[in-house]
Amino acid sequence: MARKISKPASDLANVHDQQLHRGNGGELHQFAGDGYDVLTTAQGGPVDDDQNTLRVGARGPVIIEDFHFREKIFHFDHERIPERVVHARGYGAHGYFETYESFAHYTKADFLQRAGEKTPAFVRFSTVAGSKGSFDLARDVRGFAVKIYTNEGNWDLVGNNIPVFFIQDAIKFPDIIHAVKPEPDRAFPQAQSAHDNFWDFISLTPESMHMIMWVMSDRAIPRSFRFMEGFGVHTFRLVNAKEESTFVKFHWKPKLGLQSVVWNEAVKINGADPDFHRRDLWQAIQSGNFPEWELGVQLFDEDFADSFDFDVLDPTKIIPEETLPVQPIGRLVLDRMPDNFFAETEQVAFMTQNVPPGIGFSNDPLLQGRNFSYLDTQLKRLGSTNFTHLPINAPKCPFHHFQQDGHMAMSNPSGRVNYQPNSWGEGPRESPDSGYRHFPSEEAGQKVRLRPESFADHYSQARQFFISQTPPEQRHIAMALTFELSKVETPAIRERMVSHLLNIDETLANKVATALGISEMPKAADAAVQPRQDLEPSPALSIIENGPNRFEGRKLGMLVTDGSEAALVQAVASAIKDAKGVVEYIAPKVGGVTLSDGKFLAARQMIDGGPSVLYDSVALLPGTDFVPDLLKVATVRDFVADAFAHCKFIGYAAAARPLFEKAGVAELDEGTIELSNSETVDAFVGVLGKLRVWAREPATKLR
Ligand code: HDE
Repeated sequence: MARKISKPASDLANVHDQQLHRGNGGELHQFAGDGYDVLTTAQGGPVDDDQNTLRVGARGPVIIEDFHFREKIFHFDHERIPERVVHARGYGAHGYFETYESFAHYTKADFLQRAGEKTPAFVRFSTVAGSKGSFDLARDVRGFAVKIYTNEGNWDLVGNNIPVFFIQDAIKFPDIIHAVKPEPDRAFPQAQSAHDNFWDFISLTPESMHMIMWVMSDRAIPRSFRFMEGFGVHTFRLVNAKEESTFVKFHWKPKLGLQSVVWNEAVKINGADPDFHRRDLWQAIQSGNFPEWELGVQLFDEDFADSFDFDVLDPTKIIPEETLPVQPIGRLVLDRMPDNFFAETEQVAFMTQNVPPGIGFSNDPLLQGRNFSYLDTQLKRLGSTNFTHLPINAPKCPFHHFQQDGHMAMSNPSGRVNYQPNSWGEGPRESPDSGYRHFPSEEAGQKVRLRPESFADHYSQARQFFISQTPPEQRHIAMALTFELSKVETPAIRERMVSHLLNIDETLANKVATALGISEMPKAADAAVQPRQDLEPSPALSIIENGPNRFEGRKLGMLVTDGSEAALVQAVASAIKDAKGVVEYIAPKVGGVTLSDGKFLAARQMIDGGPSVLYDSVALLPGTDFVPDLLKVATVRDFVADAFAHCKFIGYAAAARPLFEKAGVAELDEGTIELSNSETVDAFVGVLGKLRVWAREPATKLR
């Protein structure tokens, strides 16, 4: 199927003109004879006129005989498929997984046997709660779903950017999701957890408390998909050729380090660029800066599992990296965007039960429930059991089975044999040697609906997460809880949440209670396990502790006008380029500016379209004569005020000083750096790897 032209908008008037005067030709209305493919119906019939329906006379009724019109509208009417019930908004990319060394000691998975072997992969990142058209910077968990097309079938590691989950049993999944989605009577709020239903459910579900610490932390507002970790969450199993089993937890670590935005920034980014994360991934891959993650494993045996403080089957718990180090075993590189979003990113079907020989499951009740759900949901969404025939879902290794027919069957075997055993000497046969064998773990017991007691400690790791955060991160958790609970209209729910916080950290509980104006502190929630364990902090849990220390892959927004000093503009631009960052120019007019040396500089954004929230750092380099004009503009004021309030490093030319005053920035600090020559430019770009001046933050907040 060839598709070549999309008509430039400026042609539309002429096309309209031609609709009225069809047959007169005209330069801009181009036909197949001009070198374009012939437009056809879906049946392949050539189309003569795609501008006018078939009618009785120019002003008469449209007639049903117009099969081209009917087919076109019929198809359009059916373009939408149901969005995913969770993780509806997502964005994907192709790439590959590269194995570092043979991992044969632990697994027989063939793609992990040979150093340097590359296996094709597809990844889809997502938010959980919002609809397909919601904004990217919701405060939410991010999906991190990876499909690796191994030579023994697809392996789907359907993970999140947070290593724990809200619930311990899959039977509660519909409840938590109903609670977070828009409330059913009013159909709002969209893509937010800040409402009564969510916090009502959470405050009645103590097992959620560890996850709540994570989703109220900066993890839930990542700066980019490229700068976040991924986790398989559950304990899985590896099985080697000797049928020996090792437990494993999977981690994805971004090569460019971790980074998040601040909440006030997130709110504004959602207005300025609702596609912020999509655009970021698109731009990075299209410009050849391929994002990369290492796949790490935490490996352990039954003895470790028995001696560990928590149950390794409980998906609300982590194993701290300090207790069990993460060993890298390969890397994932994303280097190609899909050709078609719908065909690939929308139709990709991830399923936790897709595992090659050598990778298996534990008895985590959440994982077991997921193994049912992911197959089931594809039928609803993709409409046919043949969703595996879609190229994005089909294995890339040879496959042979006797499943047949059904809606839209596209790969249909020929011949007589469609069953086995058969005596025709044809068709595939099972293979006891190379086929998938479920690990024969010993299982015994009564059929019961029972949560194990080993799942009962809901607060110790929640506290461990909190005390592992740096002071700014702890502040953000308190602010996030305050914000979310301030949107809860029922005071009893707010208080019930504070009663849980008291079991996590008293200072945190007090801060949130004070900020919410709760005058009488509730008593701590009843805890099933007392006392709480006093766990050591785990520095691996902090984003700031694990920041990039470099500006690579980040973006500087440079405010320029006519007359900006050319040497300075160029010095900053080349220093950022050397740091492997990107510069985007923001100017009064998107057409660009003329610098002090008379040279033209194209701009990417006009001031109203390029607020500072879109950048990791900003440089204010206006031409002196232009400053009085800039001082009049509200968005310039916001540009500077926000960059300062969001603790960004700000480089500025002397001429820009009045902009700070206008933005209400009374005192400049070590994060605002005057740029005058190459030394000051180097000093500025040299500190950008720190990303934020957190020391500034307390002064910019209500206490
Ligand atoms: Fe999912 N989840 N989930 N989930 N999940 C889906 O499958 C489900 C859970 C995750 O980009 C659905 O194809 C249940 C944990 C991601 O296409 C559905 C439970 C984790 C994606 C489903 C969970 C995830 C999904 C909806 C509780 C992290 C997006 C559409 C037992 C480890 C995949 C679909 C993509 C999607 C069910 C909990 C990650 C309904 C029942 C825990 C990344 O099958």
